[in-house]
Amino acid sequence: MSKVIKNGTVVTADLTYKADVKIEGGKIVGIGPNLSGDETFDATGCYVMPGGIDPHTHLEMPFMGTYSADDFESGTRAALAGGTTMVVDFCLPNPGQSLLDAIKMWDNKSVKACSDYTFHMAITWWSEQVFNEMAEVVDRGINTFKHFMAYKGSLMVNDDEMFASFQRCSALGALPLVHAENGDLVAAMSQKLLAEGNNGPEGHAYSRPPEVEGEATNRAIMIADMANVPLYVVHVSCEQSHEAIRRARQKGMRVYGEPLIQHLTLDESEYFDKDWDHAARRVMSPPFRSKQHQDSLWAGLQSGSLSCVATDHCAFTTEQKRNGVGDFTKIPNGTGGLEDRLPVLWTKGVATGRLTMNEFVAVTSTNIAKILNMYPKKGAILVGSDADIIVIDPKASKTITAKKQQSVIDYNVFEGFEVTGLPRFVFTRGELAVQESEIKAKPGTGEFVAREPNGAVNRALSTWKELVAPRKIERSGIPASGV
Ligand code: DUC
Ligand code: ZN
Ligand code: ZN
Ligand code: ZN
Repeated sequence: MSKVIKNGTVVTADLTYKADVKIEGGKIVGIGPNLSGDETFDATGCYVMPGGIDPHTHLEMPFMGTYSADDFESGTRAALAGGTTMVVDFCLPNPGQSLLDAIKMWDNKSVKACSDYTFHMAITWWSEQVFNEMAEVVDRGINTFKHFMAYKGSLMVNDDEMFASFQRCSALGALPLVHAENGDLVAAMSQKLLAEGNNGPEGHAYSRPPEVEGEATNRAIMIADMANVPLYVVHVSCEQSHEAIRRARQKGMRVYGEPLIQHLTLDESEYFDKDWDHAARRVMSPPFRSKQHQDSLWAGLQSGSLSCVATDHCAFTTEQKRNGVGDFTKIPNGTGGLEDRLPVLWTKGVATGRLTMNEFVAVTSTNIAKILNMYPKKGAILVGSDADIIVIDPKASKTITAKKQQSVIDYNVFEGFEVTGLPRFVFTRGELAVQESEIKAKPGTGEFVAREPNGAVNRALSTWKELVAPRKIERSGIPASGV
């Protein structure tokens, strides 16, 4: 059975042109004028684009004494409803747990996925066992390793551990990721705020100013340089962190920055002069920032110094958030966004003229597929690519409301946003997953996407050549010690 998407305008990361797109056996088999097939889907007035890829989600993740509320079923349903046809979730071993056991846990959780998915592996502790298992993780098709520089006392890794892991990544052709916040400073600031009686959700924002993020981003970049490995910085929320990335890229380093749709469109006023629940629902790390930081992130997407837009979807119910009444450090960190990332970015980016449609495709799909080494299977409208395709109607509109969302939580941080550019059709590997707002995808149809190591992008960034092969200096006349 073949399908043809007819009369639309194909929009990729580099081209915009009129063409029909033919799908068969889960793949794109033809692109051109006047194609025919067994089933036809009308894309008149619409844009035909690669499905969104969210490079950063936390589905059913054990975290801060609870589990994130959306699992692989509700999470991928939400993704598809908003035009995201693939998610990249973090496999998170407990400190001390085998990485391979953690993969088993994530394999079990993900059997009910409605869309394709892949994993990053988090390095939450360090040992010879972890060093050895990293090779097996890469053999399992996971070539990205995440490091938490914050969450002191639980997930945080120290600089020596991070350096060792980055070097291992370099040897394996893997890409390290960092959550860049200085965990020691965050812990110290949190204790001070609590001691002064500042225990409300706004304390969360005060405890993690842009400086802690800028410091950690700079540090991670320098450590990656010493380890001869590229670096991916997740949830870049501020100018200090963006500036470090810009500077590194200007020097020729492969450093990728990922802002979130939340940081691009919501600001720190959400924490102040609002009721406790409103503020706590928006507690995430890093916190929302001021408008100047938002402008910096938009500029980064425009100029290419920031590479992609994610959600860090890590949703908690109001009840879960209330665990932190009286102590903001106990509010589970995280917000949702899987269903909203594309429409909100379209509305605030493309419809305002800040981003071109091609840039939109690049930062929501193609750049991510390239950086994570799954292009052109994913992230492309090319013959032979997976038929993960969205047909976006620029005239369709809605008001975002929790009442109609797929996520299981009881609120939405974008509540009341008027958005345009909604999917008319969403296809995952050629199957119709969404038609208008009706979701047809079934749990269990999503597949794991294995990713190869990528030696080519992991070489020779560093000027610290002698660190890799130190020169031994032969000297005569060495003075006797202690004389
Ligand atoms: N930040 C969050 O807000 N939630 C999950 C993990 C993270 O780093
Ligand atoms: Zn993080
Ligand atoms: Zn409110
Ligand atoms: Zn995250």
